[in-house]
Amino acid sequence: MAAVTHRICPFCEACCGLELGIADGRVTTIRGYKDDVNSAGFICPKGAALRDLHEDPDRLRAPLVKRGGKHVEVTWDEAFAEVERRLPPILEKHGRDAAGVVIGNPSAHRIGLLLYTARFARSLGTKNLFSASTVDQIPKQLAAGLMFGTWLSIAVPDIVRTDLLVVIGANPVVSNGSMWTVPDFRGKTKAMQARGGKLIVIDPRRTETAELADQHLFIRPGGDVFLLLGIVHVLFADHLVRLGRLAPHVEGLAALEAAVAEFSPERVAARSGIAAPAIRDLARRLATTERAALYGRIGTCTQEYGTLASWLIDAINVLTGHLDEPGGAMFPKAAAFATNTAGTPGQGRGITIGRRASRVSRAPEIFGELPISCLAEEIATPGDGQIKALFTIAGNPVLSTPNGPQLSAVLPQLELMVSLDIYLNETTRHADVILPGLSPLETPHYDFAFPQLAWRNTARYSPAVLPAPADQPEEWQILLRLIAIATGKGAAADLRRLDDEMAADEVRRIAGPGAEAVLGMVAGTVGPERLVDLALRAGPYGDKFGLAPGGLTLAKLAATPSGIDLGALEPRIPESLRTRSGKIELAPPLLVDDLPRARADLARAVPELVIIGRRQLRSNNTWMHNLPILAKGPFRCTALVSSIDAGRLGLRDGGRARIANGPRSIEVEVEISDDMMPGVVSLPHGWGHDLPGARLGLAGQRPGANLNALLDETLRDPLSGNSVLGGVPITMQPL
Ligand SMILES: Nc1nc2c(c(=O)[nH]1)N[C@H]1C(S)=C(S)[C@@H](COP(=O)(O)OP(=O)(O)OC[C@H]3O[C@@H](n4cnc5c(=O)[nH]c(N)nc54)[C@H](O)[C@@H]3O)O[C@H]1N2
Ligand SMILES: Nc1nc2c(c(=O)[nH]1)N[C@H]1C(S)=C(S)[C@@H](COP(=O)(O)OP(=O)(O)OC[C@H]3O[C@@H](n4cnc5c(=O)[nH]c(N)nc54)[C@H](O)[C@@H]3O)O[C@H]1N2
Ligand code: SF4
Ligand SMILES: [Mo]
Repeated sequence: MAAVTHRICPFCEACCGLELGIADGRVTTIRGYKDDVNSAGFICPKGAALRDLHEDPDRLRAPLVKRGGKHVEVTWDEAFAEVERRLPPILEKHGRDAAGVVIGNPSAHRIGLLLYTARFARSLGTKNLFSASTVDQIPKQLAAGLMFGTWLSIAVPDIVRTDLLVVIGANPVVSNGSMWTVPDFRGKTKAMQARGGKLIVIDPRRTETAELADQHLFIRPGGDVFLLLGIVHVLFADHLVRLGRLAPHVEGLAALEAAVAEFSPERVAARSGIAAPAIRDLARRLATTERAALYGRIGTCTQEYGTLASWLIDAINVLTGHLDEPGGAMFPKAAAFATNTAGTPGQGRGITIGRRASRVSRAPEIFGELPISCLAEEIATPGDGQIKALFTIAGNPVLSTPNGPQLSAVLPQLELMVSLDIYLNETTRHADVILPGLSPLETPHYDFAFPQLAWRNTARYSPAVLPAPADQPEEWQILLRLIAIATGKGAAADLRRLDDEMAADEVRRIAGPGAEAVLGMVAGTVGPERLVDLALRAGPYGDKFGLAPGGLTLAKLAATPSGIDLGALEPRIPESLRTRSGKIELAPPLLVDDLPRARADLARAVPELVIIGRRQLRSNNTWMHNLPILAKGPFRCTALVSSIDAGRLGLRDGGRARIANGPRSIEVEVEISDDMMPGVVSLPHGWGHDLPGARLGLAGQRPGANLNALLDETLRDPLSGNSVLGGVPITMQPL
């Protein structure tokens, strides 16, 4: 008989609750869990691929060590011994900065990695930390941090109550939302439309989300900052600004008005690709609709003006009276780990950036990291602080970062490379040691970040669904062992004791004299679960270790597989603010001072042809092309080209073409589509599985082309260090 059990899906930010049938230790069925308080039964094709991942013969179940150029299976003790033999001498000889750490996207979806990777990085004591954040959302985090005071004070559309949702540079029908946990975006949009609400999409491609929309506007890639400046200009010029309840909490209104004075719709229209009357109309609709929200994502982040665009999106929500209002853009209140529920309500220390700079390009530090596009040069350039030992943790930067081939070429120069990864793929093929974590079905889960970004306040916990193989450690245990090695305690250290000590240190820092009593109350748990219990109990809905009886604890969550509903989003300003001023900073000097760069750019000639990226329902960044349920069907790594461009360039539907960007070029399959804005080509990222040495049987059969082999690693948003991944000029010719 099949048993029924539940797990939060670990693949994307929607964090859907899944219902799994289990028989004889195998998953027999996967469907959406209809009682789940976050997702109410929604599931996408990737969720159903959890079984394929679990059963994928290419998924590593034992550590690999490279011997004589070949990866061979070894025991866990042998693998850690290899690291212990090779890492300490490197750190001793070259200093702590000789170690580098790359943290990839799945880290955000694995509680063990989330809670222990930062501890591991601290134990190394290196400033060479890199993550996918700098090819992703860091501009949005920087803008929000400057305006609201923490790195995760992100306002999300209150979609269940809004009457107008404007989506710019995001495709949530496919991505299922990002920096916005919103399972079943389509269903929620249809419900909004049924009550008379409207969806407007602004995107260089008529996307799946645009198909659903009441209005779609093509925008020139990279033109967002100009459109948004035009909108802010109109709001001031036409006296449409209404701060409402937020008025006493806003700083910098006059500075913002002065800063946008010169950006009239007429001046910005050509550069944004949107005509002045349409810009005015958008501004007016946002200002005059009672409940409206403007939401931007990848398209607005991965460009030269990512931080400015992210800032202006939130500024528009403030100026139109929609920030922190029901039906507008609101701040979730998560049950655990949120910095905007910690400390003194309404005031804080704000955020700090640029505390140091990268060694070679002098790119400023951001959120404790350096831009991942600097990784290759930090490995290849000799001198003090050169990276000699690299740890990649659930990341595949050879495919996921611009100029990946260059990175791939310099990885062999490392004296040691260790990968925490479950595949031998394009990046980990360079590793000396690969340490594979368990399948998600074998690990418990609590989402650290996404409840802080969710459409509704909920708390959920998933225990492991299947037993782990007897000798395979969990990822937090792997990281603990690496911490023991990095701190000189040695691979043979007592991990239980190390974990106890680390937890105790942290509790003492927060709870002071009450620490021992608090630790006693969580004595039954270890590892990530102890840290989750601590965070839940100390959090805004927690039992405060007995002071608030009936409040949340891990035990309470564990007893409720559907999760606990904590209610609709509620206004949180000023309580959620953590800026130094205790106000919303509408015109942070760092951002205002960057506007001249945009002004100078108004005159720049529009390139004939540019390339942008695309996400697809049956694909997830670089690593899910090996799963049968997702890989079947038509070949998806096609370059979408408008018929106007195809005609001009002599391209044929289904034919092959060469795309070039200076010296870099790739070969692609062409798909002619009038969903594309003329002058813009769209190619998905995450492909290019034809590199030797990887063990991805299925993905290798239809490798696709690597968009990042075309992109330039030196192009960054100077404020956030985020890579420019779209709007890049290219040439294209038939083959
Ligand atoms: N051109 C272009 N490039 C982009 C983007 C784009 O839009 N355009 N998007 C960017 C964005 S938003 C992101 S987030 C990045 C993502 O890029 P990365 O951060 O590199 O993440 P993935 O490509 O998802 O690679 C995930 C890696 O984690 C491994 N993995 C999977 N599950 C586990 C696990 O449970 N444990 C461990 N230890 N490893 C695991 C996989 O085998 C793989 O090696 O790509 C970025 N790159
Ligand atoms: N199925 C699936 N889901 C995913 C992922 C996946 O790979 N597959 N990846 C996950 C990850 S890591 C992330 S970060 C999220 C991202 O979530 P989204 O941001 O929703 O992702 P995209 O689908 O890349 O949407 C970006 C949109 O921006 C448009 N665009 C490109 N350049 C510009 C521009 O200059 N201006 C404007 N206005 N638009 C532009 C593109 O055409 C595209 O439609 O998705 C997550 N969910
Ligand atoms: S939308 Fe799909 S991949 Fe994302 S959490 Fe839900 S089921 Fe998983
Ligand atoms: Mo991402």
